[in-house]
Amino acid sequence: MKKLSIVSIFLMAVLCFSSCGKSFRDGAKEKGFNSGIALAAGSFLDPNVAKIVKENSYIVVSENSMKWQNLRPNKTFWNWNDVDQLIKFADENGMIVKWHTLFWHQQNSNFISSNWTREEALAAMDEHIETIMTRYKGKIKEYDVVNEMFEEDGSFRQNVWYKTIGPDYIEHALIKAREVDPDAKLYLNEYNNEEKGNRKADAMFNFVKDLKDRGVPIDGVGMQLHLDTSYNYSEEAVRRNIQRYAEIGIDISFSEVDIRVPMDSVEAHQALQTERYLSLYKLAAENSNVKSVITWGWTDKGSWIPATFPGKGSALMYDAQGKPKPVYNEVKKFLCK
Ligand code: 9MR
Repeated sequence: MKKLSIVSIFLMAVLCFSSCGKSFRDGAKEKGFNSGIALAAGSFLDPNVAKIVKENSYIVVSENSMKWQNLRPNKTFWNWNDVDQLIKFADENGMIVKWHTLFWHQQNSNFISSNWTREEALAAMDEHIETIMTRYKGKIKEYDVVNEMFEEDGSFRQNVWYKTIGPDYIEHALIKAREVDPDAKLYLNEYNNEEKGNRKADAMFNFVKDLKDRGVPIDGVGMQLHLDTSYNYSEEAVRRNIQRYAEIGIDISFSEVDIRVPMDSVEAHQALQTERYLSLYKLAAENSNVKSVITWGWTDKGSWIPATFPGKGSALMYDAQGKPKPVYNEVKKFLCK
């Protein structure tokens, strides 16, 4: 009997220390932001995945189903099914849905043409915005209106919209989006734009400030944060960037977080990876204009990293078997405090 009670006290102590009685997503919510996950089409129909998503997310986004190539393989066929299912799943589980993305230079449909006149391209933009945002008015709460519009040197990326319309394609899209769904939060999303002092980050800030000054509707900036432990990271530079956006009334989403490590030395990079994950969740907790932290996937199994960065991986907080890694527990411990 005595032995049993010692064992049960020990077990209770372990449970108390390993779990604070709150879910990851509730811990984040109490710290003032939504945590979330980007999901592959239909992945949440698997009950094991659904359980993990419910534990971790108050915001979800589709990894690929909202992009032209998948949504609109030709001009007249719209493949709404994946998005509708995601919205249904989110509604049933108290999550909001973010749209990624209305305009981008990748994963476009074949019928988009660099030979369009400015008027033709503007009409195509308007049709895309009107069709999607009318259908999902009140259902999709946030949009990445344009994704990855800058080059590393801070110049505009010469994507098809830039080439056919000119640099004002971005404000045209923002104005149209606000007109169609005035309640949706409108974001511009980028990578390598998180540190103040970086050329792309500074160009983006100046651009967004100019939009605000001229009254162009914009609510937020997405910082993708696909980090790599082999590169420098300055928490202070990220903090200063977030704060300058707060000063001009712009929200921030950490929109596609993952932190890759070299696969031949995963253990050696674990402490640094944990430190950086913690840094991001702490920055989100500290700064009230950071509204969400979304990881780009949830397990290492589905991650885009190994195919794009050979030799790199282990970038997410769940392993390839769908088990939380020590880094997950560290972040959860922080969110539980
Ligand atoms: O994770 C996405 C991957 O499955 C696609 O093949 C890829 C196509 O380029 O897009 C990936 O998602 C990207 C996101 O839409 C924008 N930021 C970078 C992401 C990783 O490439």
